[in-house]
Amino acid sequence: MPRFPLVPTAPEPERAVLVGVEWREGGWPVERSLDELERLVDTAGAQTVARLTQRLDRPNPRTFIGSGKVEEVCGFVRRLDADVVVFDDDLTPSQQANLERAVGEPVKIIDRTALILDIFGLHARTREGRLQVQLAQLQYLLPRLRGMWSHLAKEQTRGGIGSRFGQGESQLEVDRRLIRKRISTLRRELEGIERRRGVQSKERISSPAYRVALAGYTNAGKSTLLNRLTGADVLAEDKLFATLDPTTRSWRLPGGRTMTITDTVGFIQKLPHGLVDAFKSTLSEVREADLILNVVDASDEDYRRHIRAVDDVLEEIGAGEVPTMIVLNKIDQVDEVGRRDLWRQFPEGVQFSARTGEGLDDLVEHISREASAGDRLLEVLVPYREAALVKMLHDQGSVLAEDFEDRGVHIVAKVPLRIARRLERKGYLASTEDGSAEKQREEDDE
Ligand SMILES: Nc1nc2c(ncn2[C@@H]2O[C@H](COP(=O)(O)OP(=O)(O)OP(=O)(O)O)[C@@H](O)[C@H]2O)c(=O)[nH]1
Ligand SMILES: [Mg+2]
Repeated sequence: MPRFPLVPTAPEPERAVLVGVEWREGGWPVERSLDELERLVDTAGAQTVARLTQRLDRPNPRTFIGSGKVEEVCGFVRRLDADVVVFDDDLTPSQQANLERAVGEPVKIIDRTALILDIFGLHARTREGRLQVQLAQLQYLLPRLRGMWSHLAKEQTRGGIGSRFGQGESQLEVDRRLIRKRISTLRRELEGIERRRGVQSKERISSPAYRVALAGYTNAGKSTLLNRLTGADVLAEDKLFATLDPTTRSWRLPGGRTMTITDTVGFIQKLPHGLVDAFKSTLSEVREADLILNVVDASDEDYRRHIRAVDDVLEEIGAGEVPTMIVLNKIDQVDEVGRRDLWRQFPEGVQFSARTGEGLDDLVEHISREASAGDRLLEVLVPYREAALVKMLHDQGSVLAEDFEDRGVHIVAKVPLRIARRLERKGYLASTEDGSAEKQREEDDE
């Protein structure tokens, strides 16, 4: 297994020098991005001892930053006795190799992606989570294998006795081949897990509850909200990427309607594409939801950037079309002026605190309204043998009247469209007094 840096097994935390670039176009202000990188470093168990920045139009192809800046980094590393240099942007494998050479052994050079992969490795709990992280780590490692065994490769090309057996494949190639093999094994295992889940979700379709997914920037308070709403006990802490594995809970709203709510991995700016790819089955919880709550830490001065970053990731995972509601958390940390400002910017955005419970009723009300927005008013006569269907009407709709007659249960209810369609397919629709069932049917057919 590859050893990823920064695993906090050493008694002394590793000492990290951070390097950020202020791009002349776009992106976050470098200091804000480095603040976040510093939190990531801290989460990985290391300690930041210096931060360096440079303004650039584009990265230097050889060393990412300019040669003068590389010198400066070397100086800081020596003076501060640093163990690792962390770049806030992705390095190509050759930039990383060149920088490693310039700074010299045994100082490690890593980038934001490696750091995030490392944290994911520390926090993955379930088998699926661990496999997904391993897959992303190996894919990251594959093009960076170079150097490790290059001395052996060189000896082989020199030829002579002792270097001829096992020829045709250097140790490097052996390693690459093994890693590729492991990658395809991991993919197969993950596909297996996904297939099994697919079967489960097909079974679930017989009782299609409305699905809410909590998405949002890491540390926004998603897990705290899930715990607060459903009494779950998901780990919630002041750390980045505390949650990796999705948790789904069934949730009964005050009106009686039951839905499911899923807490899942948080997002971040510059989220590694490899991770997004490896986590696609976890993220399907978000993609397949009926409603996404974009949970925002409204007390963070960067919350607008967070919202944008989350939108970008939602697009990337194919969830761009799912109805999304911005919900503003940690309002207990926002003063009156700040709250008014939030109202102005997000007249539709609910303000609440998952910690104190303030504004939570309002949040539930908003979700409930959204969930019943497509409801149909129906009158049905369901045979007694369809007890499960009657239960579903109670769980997922609002039953307005119910009579037990000879031929079955006569119900007037507001139900989600997909359940209305199902009742119709089964031929259980009775006409409502105002004829709305007929009208609805015509509308649906259009
Ligand atoms: N003041 C305040 N703190 C909150 C509130 N909600 C959550 N927190 C704190 O914010 C931190 C992060 O909360 P989590 O629920 O773990 O956040 P998350 O979005 O699940 O984060 P990840 O799983 O790491 O992506 C914890 O220390 C929570 O106690 C809130 O309404 N007010
Ligand atoms: Mg969480």
